[in-house]
Amino acid sequence: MRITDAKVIICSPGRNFVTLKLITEDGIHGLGDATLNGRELAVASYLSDHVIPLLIGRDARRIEDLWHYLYKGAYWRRGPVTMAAVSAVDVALWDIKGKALDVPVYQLLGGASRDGVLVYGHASGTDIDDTVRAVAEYARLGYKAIRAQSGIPGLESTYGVGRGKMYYEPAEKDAPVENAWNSELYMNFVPRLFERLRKEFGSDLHLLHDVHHRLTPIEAARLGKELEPYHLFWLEDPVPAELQESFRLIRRHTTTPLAVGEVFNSIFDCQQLIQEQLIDYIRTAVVHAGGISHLRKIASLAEMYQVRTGCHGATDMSPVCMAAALHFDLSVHNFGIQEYMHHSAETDRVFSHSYTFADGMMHPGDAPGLGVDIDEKLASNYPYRRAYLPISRKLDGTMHSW
Ligand code: EZ4
Ligand code: CO
Repeated sequence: MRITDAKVIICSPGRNFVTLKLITEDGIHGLGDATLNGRELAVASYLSDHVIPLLIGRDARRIEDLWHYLYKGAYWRRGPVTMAAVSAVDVALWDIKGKALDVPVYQLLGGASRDGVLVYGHASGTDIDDTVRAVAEYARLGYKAIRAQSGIPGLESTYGVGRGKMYYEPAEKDAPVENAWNSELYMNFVPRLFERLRKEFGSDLHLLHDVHHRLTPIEAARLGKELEPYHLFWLEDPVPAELQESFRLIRRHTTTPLAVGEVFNSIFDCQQLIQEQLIDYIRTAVVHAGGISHLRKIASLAEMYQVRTGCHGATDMSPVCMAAALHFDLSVHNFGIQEYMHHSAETDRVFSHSYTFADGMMHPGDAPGLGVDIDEKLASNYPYRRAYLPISRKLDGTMHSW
C-alpha cells in the first residue's frame, strides 16, 4: 500500500491549524495534526520541504519503521518542530491502517480498556464570583472534572483566563500579548478561590488548576501544601520542567497531585519525572510528543511507575489530534483524564468528527480509522494569520519565568 500523494493544509477556522493529509495508491487517505501554536509554519515547511519527498512511494502499513526512519533519519533528534512533524505522519498512518482494516484506531491499540474517557473542561472568570458561575455552568453541562482559573486582584490580565465562556484562546494575532505577573498576589489568592469552590460545589466534583510554569519549586511546594484541604485532582505545570529534579523539592512538601508535560516532545523529557515518581499525571499530547506510537511508549513507562496519563487538549490540538487522543485514552490501561476544550463552531465545520461528549465523558466513536475528516474547500476560506502565545513580565518589567 504505497503512499502516492501528500499535502499540508494550513487553515484558520477560528484559530490556526496545520494538517497533514497522506493518500495511498488504493485511494485511502489519512490525517495527522501538525499544529505547533505560534510556530505553525516551521512545521508546515518541515513537512513539505523535508518529509513529504521521502514519503512518496513508501509502504503506508509500516508505521513503526517510518517513525524511526524520520526520527533517526533527521540526525537532529527531538525538538517540538521535528516531533510535531513526525507525529503528523504517525497519526495519518494509524488513520490509514484503521480505514484499510475497517476498524476504529482504538481496536488496533488493544481495544477499549473502559467505556468512556473522563474529560475536564475549562472554567474561568475575572474574579472568584465569576469563576464560581463558570464552574456551575460546566457542572450543569455534566462535567465531572473542571479546571478553574481566575483573574487575580491587582493584576490586569492573567494567562489562561478566557474571554468566552466555553473556551479560551491564548494565542493573539500579530504580536504576543504581555501579561503582568506577581507570584505573591497569585499565591495568596489561589487557595481562597479553591476554598470557595469547595464550599459551593462540595467534595465530589474533580477540581483542577494550571499554574502555567509560573512558580519556583519552593513557591510551588507552598501552594501545593496550602491547597491540600481542597483536594485538587491535580496542580498542573507548577514550575518549568527543564530541570526535572526540581520536582523532588515540591514532592517532599505536598500531597497535592502534580501534572506536567504539555510542552514535552519525547520520553526523555519525562524519564526522571516518571522513574522517580515525582509526578502523578503525564500530559504529553499526541501532536507534540511523536504521535500515537511514541505516546504509547511514554504511557508504558508511566504504567510501571504508577503514573497516569492526562493528555493536553486545548483548542490548538485540532479535532484530528483530539480524535487520536481519544483512541489512545480509551485503550491505554493507565489513563487518568483528558483535557477537552470545545473548538469553535467554524473549527468543527471544517473538521467533521465522530467523537462525542455525554455526562462528562467522551468516546472516539466507531468509524474506521480516527473518525475525523477535513473539508478542504471550506478550509480554504480561512487563511492563516500569524499569532503568538502571550508572554509575562514581573511588575518591574523583568521577563517571567526562568
Ligand atoms: O497554554 O494550549 O492546559 N492547557 C494549557 C493551554 C496551553 C496552550 C499552548 O498552546 O496550558 O492553554
Ligand atoms: Co496547561
